[in-house]
Amino acid sequence: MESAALSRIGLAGLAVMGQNLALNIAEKGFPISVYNRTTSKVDETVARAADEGGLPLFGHHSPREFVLSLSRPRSIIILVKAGAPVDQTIATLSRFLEPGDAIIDGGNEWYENTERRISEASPQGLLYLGMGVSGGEEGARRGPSLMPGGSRQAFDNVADILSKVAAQVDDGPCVTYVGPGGAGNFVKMVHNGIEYGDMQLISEAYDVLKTVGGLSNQDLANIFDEWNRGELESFLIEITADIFKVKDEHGEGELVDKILDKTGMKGTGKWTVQQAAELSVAAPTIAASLDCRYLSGLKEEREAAAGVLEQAGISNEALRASVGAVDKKRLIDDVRQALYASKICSYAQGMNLLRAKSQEKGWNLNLGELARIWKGGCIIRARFLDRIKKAYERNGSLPNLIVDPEFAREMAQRQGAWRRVVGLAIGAGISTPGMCASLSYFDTYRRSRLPANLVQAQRDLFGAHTYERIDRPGSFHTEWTKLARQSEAGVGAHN
Ligand code: 2AM
Repeated sequence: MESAALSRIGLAGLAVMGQNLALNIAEKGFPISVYNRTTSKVDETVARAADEGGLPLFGHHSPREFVLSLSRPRSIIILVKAGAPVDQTIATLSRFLEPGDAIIDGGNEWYENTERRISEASPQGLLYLGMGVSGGEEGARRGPSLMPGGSRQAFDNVADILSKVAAQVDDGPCVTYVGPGGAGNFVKMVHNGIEYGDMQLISEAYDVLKTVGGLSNQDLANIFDEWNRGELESFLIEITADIFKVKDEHGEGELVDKILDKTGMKGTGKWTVQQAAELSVAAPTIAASLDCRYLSGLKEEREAAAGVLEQAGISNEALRASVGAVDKKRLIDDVRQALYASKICSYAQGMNLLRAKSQEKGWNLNLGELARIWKGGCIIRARFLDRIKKAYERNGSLPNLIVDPEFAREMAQRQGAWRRVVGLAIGAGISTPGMCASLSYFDTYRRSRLPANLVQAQRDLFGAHTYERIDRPGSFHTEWTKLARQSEAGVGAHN
């Protein structure tokens, strides 16, 4: 019997993301073979492809048949849990692979694991890509943002497929060859860190509007819908508006009010903050969003603390009352501006983290291009990413987004509103760690002189760490304590 035509690409790992990405690829006209350890998911995927009008998708229960069903050089996307499952899946498949074939890991993998696997694959002549995939289930099916890094050849082998499968925006498909090594995974990690920041900032805007402004869920839905038609237009703002509209099927009011205030996480936000610390890059907004998730997890402790501190005389009502009545319309407008300005600072941190890593690793990341591929498909997709792209196009060595002339002008226009919102929140006892972190980042970065002189003096006093001077070159050490005593004595002598 003649063998069937070979598939252009393979996909192993058929949880929801994998199924959806496979269907997306098939729908774009690329014959695809699929495989999963548990074979029922293979059959499920084949049935879905049939349901969707007979997409060119072919299921295999045996890893050997799966690999041999692919045209050479073979390209196989793996979408299984990050870590050991990826190694196990590679081991299962690579026995049947040949030199020039490529493995593409689409999971949220730690970038160093990808770099290890690149080295492990190379003696067998196998190519390797670590590809960030963002957009959730819907994105995988309709068009995700793809961040592939690793072997350039492996990318070139599937560039036509990835370009069709990715989300499409006005300036092209949301995919680019990110860079060598683990660059794709690293960029996806920072994307997720930025996503943490965005979600935190939105939750703070919600808290201020609800707690200080007294807005109802209906009001909030309307406001977020309105914001989504302006400069804040983005996936996260859009879904937030929808969330406020959903009624609770088990009781009165809206579902959002019934959700336990404890945030889950899977680790990419923590990695982002760890990397920021490793690289000595300030990422306070992203760190604040991570810290807030940790604090949210202490639900029982927080409830107990609320009781203890209420007993001690700190009351939410009194704090709220202390800021008096607010002009709702003004508050809403101020919060929108505070959110936007805070977001710029958060993205500035993420971008600078990417640049620092790029320099350390020699990845040659193109920050403008990364902003472009985030314009569609992914969770942080937003209108303003186009502005970020343009800022880096204007000046590739821009040290910080804040000092791009256009962003600088926007910050100047919004800083009044931003300071009012943060000030009001602090007065009312509403924590806004993300907005505060962004504002502090801004105020620290824009001040040419900081109180770091005093810290240097302290370090020199107790540890002889030396200091530099503003008016002459060199490194100096002073006998601070001795001189202080002498001058004390001197001061005393004049009395
Ligand atoms: P399964 O259906 O056989 O469990 C998400 O869990 C995806 O990762 C699923 O497709 C799952 O396959 C796969 N997966 C998890 N651990 C795996 C492993 N050790 N080897 C192969 N696939 C694995």
